[in-house]
Amino acid sequence: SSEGSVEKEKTLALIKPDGVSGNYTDGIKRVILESGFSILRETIVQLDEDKAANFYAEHSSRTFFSSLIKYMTSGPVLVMVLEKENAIADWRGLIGPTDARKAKITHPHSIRAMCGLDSEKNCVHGSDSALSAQREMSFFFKEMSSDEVVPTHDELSD
Ligand code: RTP
Ligand code: MG
Repeated sequence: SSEGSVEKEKTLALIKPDGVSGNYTDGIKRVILESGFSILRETIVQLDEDKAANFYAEHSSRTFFSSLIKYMTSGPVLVMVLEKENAIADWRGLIGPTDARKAKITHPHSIRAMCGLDSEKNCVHGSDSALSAQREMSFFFKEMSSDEVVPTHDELSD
């Protein structure tokens, strides 16, 4: 940031099982690159119940939780780390609202409008905050430890 370049931000993007099995992966990656993101990391994972429940732990008390875990473990997902200026908000904007049926009406060019089905099967995930992004990136990519984005005490006291 002190060298005149634009401060970049990272976020976690995930193509859910319906997106992968529906062959939307290439089209979504094209949209990602055309929208100015770099794809820094990429891996295909088959989530088990424990891992899916941990990933969506914030929703564990919701009525849709067991259905969400069944959905997220129904096939492989493609996990990516995206980077660009304002990546977290811009990726959330690009995917559109949670309910893909609503997305088709209000955000017809969004990714969920293109490949999602309803309020559950919405084909993609995006981190909703800097804290979530850091947690989710280190969840899938162990080498992306939190000290990469959280300033150390020494840096803060300068
Ligand atoms: P995500 O975390 O996957 O990016 O989605 P989001 O922020 O737009 O929505 P969130 O409230 O975090 O919900 C997580 C995922 O749970 C499923 N869901 N099902 N049946 C339902 O009413 C319902 N509501 C949410 C969706 O797959 C949603 O993306
Ligand atoms: Mg969410």
